[in-house]
Amino acid sequence: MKLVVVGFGQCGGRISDEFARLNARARSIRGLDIITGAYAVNTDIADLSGLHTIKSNYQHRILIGSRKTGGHGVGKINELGAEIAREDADKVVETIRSAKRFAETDAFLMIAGAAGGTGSGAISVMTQQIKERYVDKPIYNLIVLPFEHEEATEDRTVYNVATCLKSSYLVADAIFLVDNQRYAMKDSPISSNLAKINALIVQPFFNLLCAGEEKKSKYIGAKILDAGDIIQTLVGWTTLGFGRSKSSLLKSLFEGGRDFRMKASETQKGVQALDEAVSGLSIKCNPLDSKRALYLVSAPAKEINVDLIKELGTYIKNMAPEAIIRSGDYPREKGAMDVTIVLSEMHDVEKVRNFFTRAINLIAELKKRQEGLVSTQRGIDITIKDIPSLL
Ligand SMILES: Nc1nc2c(ncn2[C@@H]2O[C@H](COP(=O)(O)OP(=O)(O)OP(=O)(O)O)[C@@H](O)[C@H]2O)c(=O)[nH]1
Ligand SMILES: [Mg+2]
Repeated sequence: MKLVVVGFGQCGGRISDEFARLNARARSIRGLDIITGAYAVNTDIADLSGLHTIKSNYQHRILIGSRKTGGHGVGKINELGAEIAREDADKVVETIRSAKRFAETDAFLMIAGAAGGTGSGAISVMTQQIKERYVDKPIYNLIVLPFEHEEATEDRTVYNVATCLKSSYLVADAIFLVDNQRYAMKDSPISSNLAKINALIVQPFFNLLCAGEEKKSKYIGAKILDAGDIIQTLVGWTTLGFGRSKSSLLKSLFEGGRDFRMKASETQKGVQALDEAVSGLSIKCNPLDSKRALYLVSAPAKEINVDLIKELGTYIKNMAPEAIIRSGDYPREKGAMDVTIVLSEMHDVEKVRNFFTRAINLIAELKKRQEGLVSTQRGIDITIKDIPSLL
């Protein structure tokens, strides 16, 4: 599957940059292309300059709203981010369309941090604009939720997240939810290292996108997972995860023979990788709430067997009994067994619901405060008329 990836704001731009690196990796180690174009769109010149892999010309690092912001961002005001995106939408759409390999694209992936201003405001507006022009290509959003400490210090954070999520949900075909806090907890030394978090966010996409693009017959699985399967799986609120177990251990244990113990051990490794993928999903959720799921096993060809695929299928069926499950195998990896999992069409995600509830309370609170302000103003206005003026 081939994507056009567009990142908005600092967070979106950096993750888009990570996708550009992912494509470079797919090219160099597999001879495949999985990204037909990687772009960063921002109101902030400095953020655009800080990227590494996205081409540094103005057709790939797109500055918007410079008249309004002077190239310095929108300072967390996501309404302003949305307004600027509406005004400069044509510039972005035209730039993407004129890309050389645009015609090969299967879908769009738009990325932003929900708590900021530029990305949070622009992502839904741009999704809507692109959707109107390309009715036949799905448009996905990948939205990054803030660390807990960001929610505690700023009311604006909750408001931005809620408005961004709602607006994206109205227009995107599916939304990958990525909770920064989950990555901070996964491995504490990386908690402050956004670059490492970004690499982890993008990791599950590698095999997922490569599997259907594979051209060499020895790397084509018994059951190919292609763009069609992925598109059929992605609807509404979505999460994804990746797990790996090293298989070098297997080889050394059973050197020379492929006896029954090795086969059992392969199944066990697969389950272990799937366990890791599920516990590391990009947002905390209840798999029971998902209506669609997908898993992909990637390992050396001789380690993929029918029992393994069946065992993993049963595991996911028990976990998400209401889901339509799609699957595939990809005989590519060396020395490892990888499992990628996607859960989609989730009808409830606690964290998202909480953001909506808190934003509603916050708006009510602000309204009260404003009314209070209005009535005191009225109060002064009433008494002021009795004071003599010097003018
Ligand atoms: N995972 C990840 N999160 C990031 C990154 N950069 C920023 N964030 C998160 O994104 C949110 C802030 O959004 P930004 O992208 O910085 O804001 P922006 O869209 O540039 O908007 P303005 O700066 O207000 O114009 C916060 O919740 C950050 O924790 C990043 O590189 N990776
Ligand atoms: Mg910024």
